[in-house]
Amino acid sequence: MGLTSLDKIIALQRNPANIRNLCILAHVDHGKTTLADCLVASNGIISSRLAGKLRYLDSREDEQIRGITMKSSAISLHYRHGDQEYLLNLIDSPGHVDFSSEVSTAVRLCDGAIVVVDAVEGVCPQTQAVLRQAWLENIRPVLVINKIDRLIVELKLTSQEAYTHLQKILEQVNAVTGTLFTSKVLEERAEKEKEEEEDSETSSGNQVYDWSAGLEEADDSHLYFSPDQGNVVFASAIDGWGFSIQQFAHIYSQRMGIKAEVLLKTLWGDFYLNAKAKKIMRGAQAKGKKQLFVQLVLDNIWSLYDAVVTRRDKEKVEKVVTSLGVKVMARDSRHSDPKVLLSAICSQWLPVSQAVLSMVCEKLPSPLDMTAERVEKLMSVGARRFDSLPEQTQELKRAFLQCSIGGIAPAIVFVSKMFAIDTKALPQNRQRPLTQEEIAQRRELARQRHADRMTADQTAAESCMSQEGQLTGHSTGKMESLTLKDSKPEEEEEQKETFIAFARVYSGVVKKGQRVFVLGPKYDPAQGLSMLPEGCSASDCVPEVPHLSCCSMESLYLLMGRELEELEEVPAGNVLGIGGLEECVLKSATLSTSPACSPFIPLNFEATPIVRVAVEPKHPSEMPKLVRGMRLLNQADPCAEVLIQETGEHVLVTAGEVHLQRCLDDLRDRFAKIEISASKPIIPFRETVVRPPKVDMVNEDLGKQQKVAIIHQVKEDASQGRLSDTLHVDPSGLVTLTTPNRLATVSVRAIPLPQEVTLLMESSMELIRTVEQLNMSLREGKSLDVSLRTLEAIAGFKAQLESLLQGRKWRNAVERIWSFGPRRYGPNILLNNVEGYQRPSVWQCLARGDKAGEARAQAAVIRDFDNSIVSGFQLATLSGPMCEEPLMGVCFSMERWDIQSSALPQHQGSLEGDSISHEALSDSTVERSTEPSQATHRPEAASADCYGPVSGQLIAAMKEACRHAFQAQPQRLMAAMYTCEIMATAEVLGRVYGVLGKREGRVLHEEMKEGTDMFIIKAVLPVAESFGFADEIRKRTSGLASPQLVFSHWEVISSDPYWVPTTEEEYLHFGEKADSANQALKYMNAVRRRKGLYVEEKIVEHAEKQRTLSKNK
Ligand SMILES: Nc1nc2c(ncn2[C@@H]2O[C@H](COP(=O)(O)OP(=O)(O)OP(=O)(O)O)[C@@H](O)[C@H]2O)c(=O)[nH]1
Ligand SMILES: [Mg+2]
Repeated sequence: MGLTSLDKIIALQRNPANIRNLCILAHVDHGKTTLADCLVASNGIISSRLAGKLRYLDSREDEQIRGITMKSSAISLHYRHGDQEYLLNLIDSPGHVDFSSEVSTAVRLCDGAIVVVDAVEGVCPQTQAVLRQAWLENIRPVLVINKIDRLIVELKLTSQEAYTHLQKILEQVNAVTGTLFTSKVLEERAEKEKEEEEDSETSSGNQVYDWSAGLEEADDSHLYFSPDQGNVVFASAIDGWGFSIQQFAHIYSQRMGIKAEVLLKTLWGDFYLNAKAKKIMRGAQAKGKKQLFVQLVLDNIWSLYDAVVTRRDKEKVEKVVTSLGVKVMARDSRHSDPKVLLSAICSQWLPVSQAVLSMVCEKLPSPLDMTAERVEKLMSVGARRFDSLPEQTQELKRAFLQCSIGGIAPAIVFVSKMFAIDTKALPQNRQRPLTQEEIAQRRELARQRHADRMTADQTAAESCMSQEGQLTGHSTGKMESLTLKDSKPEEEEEQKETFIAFARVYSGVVKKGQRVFVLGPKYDPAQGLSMLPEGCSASDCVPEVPHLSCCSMESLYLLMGRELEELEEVPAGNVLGIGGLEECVLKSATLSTSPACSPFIPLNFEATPIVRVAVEPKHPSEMPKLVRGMRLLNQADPCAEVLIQETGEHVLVTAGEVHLQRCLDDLRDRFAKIEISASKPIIPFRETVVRPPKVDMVNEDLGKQQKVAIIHQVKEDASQGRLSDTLHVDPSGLVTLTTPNRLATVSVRAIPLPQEVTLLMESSMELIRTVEQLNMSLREGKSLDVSLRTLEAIAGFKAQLESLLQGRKWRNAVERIWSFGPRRYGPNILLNNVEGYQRPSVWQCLARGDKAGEARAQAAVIRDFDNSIVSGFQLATLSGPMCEEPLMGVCFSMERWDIQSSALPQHQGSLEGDSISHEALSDSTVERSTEPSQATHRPEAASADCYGPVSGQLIAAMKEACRHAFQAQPQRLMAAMYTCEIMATAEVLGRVYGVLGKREGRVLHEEMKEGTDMFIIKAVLPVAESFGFADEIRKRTSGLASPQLVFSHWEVISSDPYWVPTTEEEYLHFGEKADSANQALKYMNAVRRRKGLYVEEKIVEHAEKQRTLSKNK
């Protein structure tokens, strides 16, 4: 435990004002773990000599081998600042994009963050990402500019140049913060405007538009990083030094007799010292003078490095050592590596831990400073508004803000992730030295056991002799229990992983063994409160409340990096580990003793899991172990997904290659403990249609020919298919299909959506899902209290769609949207262009309040089997005809829909007429669930014929019609694309381009990083070509460039997989076979082959006899 005893930490835990929960965030390799080492060493947990080399918080073997952090881990530190003692719960997070979900889990539990930036590399993509994450979670950041030593040793900058360089880095970081701030202000401004507008509508319309964006008034000065604000530390974690301006202001105010406050304001900035006038003046740059910062701070450090590292000047070093008043041990000064001497001097002169920890204590908020805004955000899930929550729930806000630890305060805990540790590493099971008493006790026990065994043996022998065959239950039972006790638990424990919840207490005090409610993400406190008896607690037997369960916290732990310490209770404001929750918490959860508590909003993850592999055990008999192992892996990783595909494969979805590797290692060595084999990564594709091309493959203008060819193809397909007599395709691409019982006909046309619309729908996925949920509850007759913000967002989305869908073709299209798909929120649209068919639009949730009744009345005209059409559309968009991948950016326009009366339920069959159009059929339709599986329970069973229920036939018909309509258009594959930013020196630039080119990458832009000889290349790369990319780049550039891949978007592959030469020019150019490489076809066939679908390929491509190409013949 180092220098601080457990009792001390327990005492500190009770004083929230002096607790700081913070995490370290940065881009990969900017030195987070190294910095954490220095902080840990200050508590004596590791030796300060090893700080930076040990990387104590990287406790996994693969983390040490690869040199990158993969899991966030926490440690509690003690720090004395002034006359106060502080408890710092520090969380180190990974910087690699693949593990950004671990960052999200860390950020949620903290109130503040240390953002580390490499002084050479400056602001990198992940730096921006973590700043954004900190912003979104409302936690306050401080800045550490690390690796300053690289400016001296590697870049060989002068102190003056270094100053300019550091200034630039600060500007970059502040620019990111500035953008975040402006977007927020503008958003708020827009909201305010809207309200004003509503007000002014009633008053006079004679208003002058106020175009100030509100940015002028908004105070943002506290947000920015600036050394004079005290929220920036300059450091070199590896050499163990770091400082803030305060430290130097303090030193010089004593030495030069200038007031510390004056120095504080002038040490950073364009100020210089006028020695004659003994004044600090402004305008150093203009006068060509050295800035104060350069003169008083940087020059000292530069000369120290010069003396110790560059020139190794013994005398000078001694002089410096005496002038600084530090002590250097003889073995340090004699060491062959000058860095040892350097860190010995620096760590005494400017210890980095002191600089960073003082800044943390002063500048980061304590749990008591949590803002009301943050609490409201945490507690209002999804579309719900905080003030729409029940009163009791709203009262909990106070408990949050006060961090109450009084007896009556309800306990509220948030679990942000579950992590697995070896059961043997738990403090309960750890071996510790025995006391004398315990040894004596054990001896006594052993003796007794021995005696027992002896008597048992005797009685057993006796009874065997006396009553053969009859068991004397007593003694054998005892024996069994003895043997059981001896062997079994160990065996079990040996292979068991224990799950610990990584959590924080927000209110109340949690005690070991306490029972709490586990609130699922969909739990509704209003419902819970109404169903539970008043004053009900988690220890009572809980009646069935949806999304609510109970469990007990079997053990509480203090997280100390690689070790855990057991605790009896933990008060509010602390980060802790909880054991015994694995049965009821999957990845994250909200725990509370009060059923009035609402579940916290889900964590926001930056990375989308995209790399999937199928895994299987080497020996098929070990399947159950694999399944169990995958379940454990799923629980232990916040981002990995585990699923069983329709094809029956067990699939693991991860965020990237490195993450995949780690998951597979975990599965092999920890969770399943069997040999497994993983498939090649399964690459996702999307299918789409595009507008018919205007030119052919040789850039010749196309007339009608191409169209004719396509239709020809579809007709061919159709005539081969068994649906041939029920399917009709007209030349404009309209597909008409009749159900097998010939009672219903649907006509569908597929239209490509503009790219912007697809993008918009992709980015508004959550919103569409909310719309769908709202509609669902409206249909069920319930009303949901939605926040004004969500409604505005929906209205905004609708308006955007309207502005993007312009032109004759799309007239009124937005109003006519029937459904989105697949899964009801995907990027495809079903349009209702059926003449005369009125159905409630998907936007009905916008018509709220008094209009709600109207909407319901309108809903009554919904046609029967409406659901079947939607289900058919969902199925069609879920897997397309090209290679059964989901569709994207396709609009299906339903243009005709006829149902014969006999298809209708018997009791309605009396309605006259051949086809029923839009009259109200039955009010009960409205109440029906939208699930297709339930649709078969309808009273129509009677109308089912030999082809099955009508609804089922209609689903199938709709699906087929959509597929054929899709095929009637020019089809394309869409590939997932990564963006990557590669930093490389000029020498290896060419090779980087080479690798990118080989893998179909496209360079977006390239620029030179100022002040260095590095180039930054931004490129996009298809996911399909990305495997091994990072490795290849590293190899080809001898480790000088290492890219990070982040999923960015979907892109249409321009080549047509079905392309065959049709025009004369194309025949001329490509030949009859046209077997030049077709990228799209290659991808499509690979997917089809993987899925076991038919692949049209000739086994023998060139059937001609081999010829000898000699001239003589
Ligand atoms: N020159 C120099 N190198 C440093 C400094 N701090 C860290 N490093 C080196 O930078 C590399 C990465 O350090 P880590 O602490 O593992 O970086 P990290 O931010 O934890 O990396 P991830 O956890 O993988 O994101 C190591 O090789 C360190 O030795 C520093 O102040 N100066
Ligand atoms: Mg690290």
